[in-house]
Amino acid sequence: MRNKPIFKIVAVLAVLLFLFFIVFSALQRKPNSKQKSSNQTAKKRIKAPKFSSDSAYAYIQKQVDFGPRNPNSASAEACGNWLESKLEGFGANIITQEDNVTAYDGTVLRMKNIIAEFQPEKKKRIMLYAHWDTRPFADKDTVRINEPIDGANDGGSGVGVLLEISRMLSKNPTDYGVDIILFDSEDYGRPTYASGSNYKDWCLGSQYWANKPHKKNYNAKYGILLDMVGGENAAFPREGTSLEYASNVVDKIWKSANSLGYGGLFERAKTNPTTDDHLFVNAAGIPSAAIVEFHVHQMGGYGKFHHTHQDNMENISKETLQAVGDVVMDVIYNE
Ligand code: AHN
Ligand code: ZN
Repeated sequence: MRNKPIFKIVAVLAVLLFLFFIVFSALQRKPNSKQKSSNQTAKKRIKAPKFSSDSAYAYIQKQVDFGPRNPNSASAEACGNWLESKLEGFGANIITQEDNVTAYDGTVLRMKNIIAEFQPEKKKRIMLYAHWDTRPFADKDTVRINEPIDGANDGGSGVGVLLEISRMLSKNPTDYGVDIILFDSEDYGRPTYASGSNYKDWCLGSQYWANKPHKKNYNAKYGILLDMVGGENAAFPREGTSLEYASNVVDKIWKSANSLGYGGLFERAKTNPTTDDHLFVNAAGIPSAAIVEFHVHQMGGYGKFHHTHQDNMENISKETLQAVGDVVMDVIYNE
């Protein structure tokens, strides 16, 4: 009987001690988990390997030295073979799609899409693409309008940047597998002076790929199109088709550009939706954003060089190439 109150006190103390222990350990855990989650939100971005604009420039020069790469030309065939062997030399697995496609005017074009897979064993993938063909005429020029253009920027620049990225991928693996796709026959669209233009006149190589990807059930988390990414005094506003299909991809790229100090070049302004290879890749289900030179306050929008003979090496800027290269590298190495 006299032991009972003491027993009660001991029991209460034991319960209190137990509760105190639980609260104490919970308090101890809390700061830890808080620390972890704040680390996750402010995850430190890794520094991508150094992109060389000198190297990208040399790859553009090399393409231009073949001569205009308009479909069915001997220089296109030679350049296509060089691109293939170059990418193979970087250790990529190469797949080509070669077929005939018919242009707006009935011309049959011998088309070759070149696909370079880096780390093909990885399931999670990113797709980077550009067109490698050049326009068969200079319909926006005042002279030699029926002659093919150099296409240093329109054709050469996207490929030049992607070759330099490929050189980096050969030495520094990314977490995601990367597919570099060089589309053919993008730029055989109806001349501006002719009537009856149709968006399907353009991008014959990417339309072919969209109907028949290089692999069954191919998928990628997202894609980035590089078109006219080497011009002097370029501007890269947020492109309308990209915003329609893949605003999160646009955000990712433009955020990276801002943090790298390229917010002046990668403008916040928006363009109307435009037709380019990414339209067909988006329609095929891979959310894609285009980095493409466009001047929102200029007639026509594309640079003054566009589809003229001024689209030559003189208009190529290493500064622009460096900015685009740095941004795309930052994006893919942080995925
Ligand atoms: C149109 O002119 C409709 N699309 C242009 C896409 C393009 C041509 N990109 C490079 N060259
Ligand atoms: Zn073009």
